[in-house]
Amino acid sequence: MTNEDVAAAAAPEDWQPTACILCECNCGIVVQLDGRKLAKIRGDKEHPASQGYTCNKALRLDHYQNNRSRLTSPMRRRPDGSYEEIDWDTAIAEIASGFKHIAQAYGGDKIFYYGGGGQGNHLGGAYSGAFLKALGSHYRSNALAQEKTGEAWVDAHLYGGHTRGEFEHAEVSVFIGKNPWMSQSFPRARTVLNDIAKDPKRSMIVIDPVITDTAKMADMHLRVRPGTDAWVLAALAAVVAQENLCDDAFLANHVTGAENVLDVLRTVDVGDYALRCGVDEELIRAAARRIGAAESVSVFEDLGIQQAPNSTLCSYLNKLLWVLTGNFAKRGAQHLHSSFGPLFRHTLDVGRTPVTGAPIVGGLIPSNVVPQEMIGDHPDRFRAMIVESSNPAHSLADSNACRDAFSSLELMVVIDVAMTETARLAHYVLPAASQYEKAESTFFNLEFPHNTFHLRHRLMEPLEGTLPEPEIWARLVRALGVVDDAELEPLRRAAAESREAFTAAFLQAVSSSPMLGKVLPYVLYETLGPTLPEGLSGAAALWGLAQKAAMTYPEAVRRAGHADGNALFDAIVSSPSGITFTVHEYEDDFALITHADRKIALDMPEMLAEIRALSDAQTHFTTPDFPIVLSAGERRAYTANDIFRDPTWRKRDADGALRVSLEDAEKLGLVHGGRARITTAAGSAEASVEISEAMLPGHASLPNGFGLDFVDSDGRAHVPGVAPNALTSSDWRDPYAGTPWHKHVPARIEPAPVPVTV
Ligand SMILES: Nc1nc2c(c(=O)[nH]1)N[C@H]1C(S)=C(S)[C@@H](COP(=O)(O)OP(=O)(O)OC[C@H]3O[C@@H](n4cnc5c(=O)[nH]c(N)nc54)[C@H](O)[C@@H]3O)O[C@H]1N2
Ligand SMILES: Nc1nc2c(c(=O)[nH]1)N[C@H]1C(S)=C(S)[C@@H](COP(=O)(O)OP(=O)(O)OC[C@H]3O[C@@H](n4cnc5c(=O)[nH]c(N)nc54)[C@H](O)[C@@H]3O)O[C@H]1N2
Ligand code: SF4
Ligand SMILES: [Mo]
Repeated sequence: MTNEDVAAAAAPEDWQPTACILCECNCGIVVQLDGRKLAKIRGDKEHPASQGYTCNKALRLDHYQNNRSRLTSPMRRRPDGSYEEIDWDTAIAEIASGFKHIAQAYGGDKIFYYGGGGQGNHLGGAYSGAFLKALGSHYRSNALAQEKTGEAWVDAHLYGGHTRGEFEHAEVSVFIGKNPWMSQSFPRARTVLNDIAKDPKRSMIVIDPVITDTAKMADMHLRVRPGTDAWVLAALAAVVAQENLCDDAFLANHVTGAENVLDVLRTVDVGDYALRCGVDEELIRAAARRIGAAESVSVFEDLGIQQAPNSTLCSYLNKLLWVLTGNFAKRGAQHLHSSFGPLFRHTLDVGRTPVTGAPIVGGLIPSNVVPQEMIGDHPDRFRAMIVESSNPAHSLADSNACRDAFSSLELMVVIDVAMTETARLAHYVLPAASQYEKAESTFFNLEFPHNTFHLRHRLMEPLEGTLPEPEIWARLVRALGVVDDAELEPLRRAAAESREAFTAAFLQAVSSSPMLGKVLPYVLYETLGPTLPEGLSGAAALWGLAQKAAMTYPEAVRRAGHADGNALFDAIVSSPSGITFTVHEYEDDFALITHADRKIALDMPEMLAEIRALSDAQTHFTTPDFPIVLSAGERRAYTANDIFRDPTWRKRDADGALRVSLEDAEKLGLVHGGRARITTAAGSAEASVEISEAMLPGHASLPNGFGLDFVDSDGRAHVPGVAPNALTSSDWRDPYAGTPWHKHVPARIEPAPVPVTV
């Protein structure tokens, strides 16, 4: 029998629905357990977005659930740096009083919060706000400030929300610094890519220096020189402007400020820009014409531009392409989707960080300035930090600087399932239940016209010694002693009565008590939580978000079959494979623009100045000392951020080879399967070598998610591959959003001796 047959023969009740937690798609899966082991895994056909689809990685999830790095007790650091197990009551009491002390001594705003969720888990982070607000802490950040803040700043100006392409129906799909065959990021990615490739009427345009698996499928591959996307994108937009490929009616009816933009684009010398970015001028013109002529165009920009020079400008230029050609608010084009729990605040209000004065876009501190906001003697520096579900000592630029900065904090607490590189710098480490041991969900709900939300039920009880984050945060709030439990009694009674009674009691309580208004998720967890089905108390906070979604998108929520916020919440709680929460009509896109006139405001003076400045701007950042551009952190078939610590989850590329071009290998004397030393301004590391025809001369690439340590069952320590941020510098970043240039690190590569194993 094949695996499929075994799956089909099993009783349906043996298969429990949940989701894959390895990328933002969160494909629905069904799992058969063998004890606490995820014994069999396949796609969940009932899941409204993924419809049974998974990629190769989901089948390996047991390596996350059952791995030797799992924490099973709260840990406290001893003065000598070692850790001792302590009980939960002691941990909660000491941590709460520690943060109270920091807030009293320096002010609550000196407590910094990093993380709040990874690729599969945002529910814990939704509760963190109660504890933080009660302390007066408001500075926060997470991985989005390593990638999406430049784009978010541009989005805030243009239309005030996040856009997504509808690739499933697009006539032309454009991928800019994005390799969806490997990195996925939209529903059923490989199926959709195959469909596009097979259909002669549809086209795929890829802008990437590497011949990726996606680029191999493309009709046009614009093989840009690393770091020069601003020129290729400006040239594409210029061809649209100069050859009159714009949608004039769309611009007249739905866009303001287009004339200023077109004036600037008309001055661009397309031939000159083509030379600077290394892409043939005729190919650029052909791609622009294909975009201009298509019924519908969808565009996905990702890390290849978001983590490279001119990243914010590239985000703006990408959006010009589809706005000028009117690819918005129609089938197969770009959309402003609904959000269940917004990942960003799309506001023009950019704050400044307390020490370095760096821009705070979307409420998130740029990851690259985090260490500098902690060290030195600035009176406003961060004194304490809480990290939840993130490994910043490994995932932020310049791991050494991060380690030094985190070590200087007066109090650091990490909430994680594993003893990570970051946890090992903390004063206290709190062990979380895994994502298959508690209710979980994400707010990666980014689709249009049908948008989905999935509350996953737990597959098993929490591992002994661990707690789900909603319970951890509730205990911490309780220990602060800021809420009088008597105030919660009326809410508890109402919750036991009916949703309607609860709604009324909730509104009454939060309007009469400012403290309850501050700690809303806590209030919901303590009052509504206990009335939810077994194992789902952590879903209580979703009640508030369901009410908000129903108020923000009343028609779309009703079209999806939910009469009001309470009905939506009940549907979420009782649908273990997920639900569709909004069904939009294409016209709705215009209503989702936040500007009063419901028009796209295209004129961004700062960005137009940047486009003008391109004719004299720097295209190369390499030096004679560091002549190669290293992309540090490529997504491959067997990478999944820092989610798996057990290296045996990988079926190939076990030590994350450095990919180099044939030309560079020959020039540098590197051999396939041999070793190389990579040196950058920040550090040095050794990797095994893969000589690859996919790489351009002068460009090398290392995967992400490597360099995590792991002790196997024989007690042997392994650190496979290179920790990419041993090689990156934190001052290497975008001037507007502070996003890192991980994909563009000048490096020197030399042959290294193969280590002798004993
Ligand atoms: N397998 C796997 N999938 C994942 C993840 C994972 O860890 N593993 N992580 C998830 C996460 S968190 C994210 S954010 C996404 C990221 O998804 P992607 O952005 O697709 O991932 P990357 O491989 O980091 O970078 C994309 C491409 O940028 C190209 N690139 C490098 N330099 C340049 C340049 O100068 N210009 C251009 N145009 N391209 C360049 C690289 O060749 C690469 O093909 O993936 C998600 N999916
Ligand atoms: N050089 C370089 N650096 C990069 C990138 C790159 O391309 N190059 N990519 C960047 C990008 S796009 C991203 S998204 C970041 C990702 O980097 P991080 O923000 O550090 O996120 P993850 O790698 O997803 O780490 C997730 C952590 O959550 C823990 N975890 C898993 N499940 C649970 C749970 O249920 N509860 C709790 N509390 N913890 C849990 C895991 O053990 C792990 O430590 O890396 C960034 N860093
Ligand atoms: S596409 Fe993402 S969520 Fe889906 S199975 Fe693959 S890694 Fe998991
Ligand atoms: Mo990411």
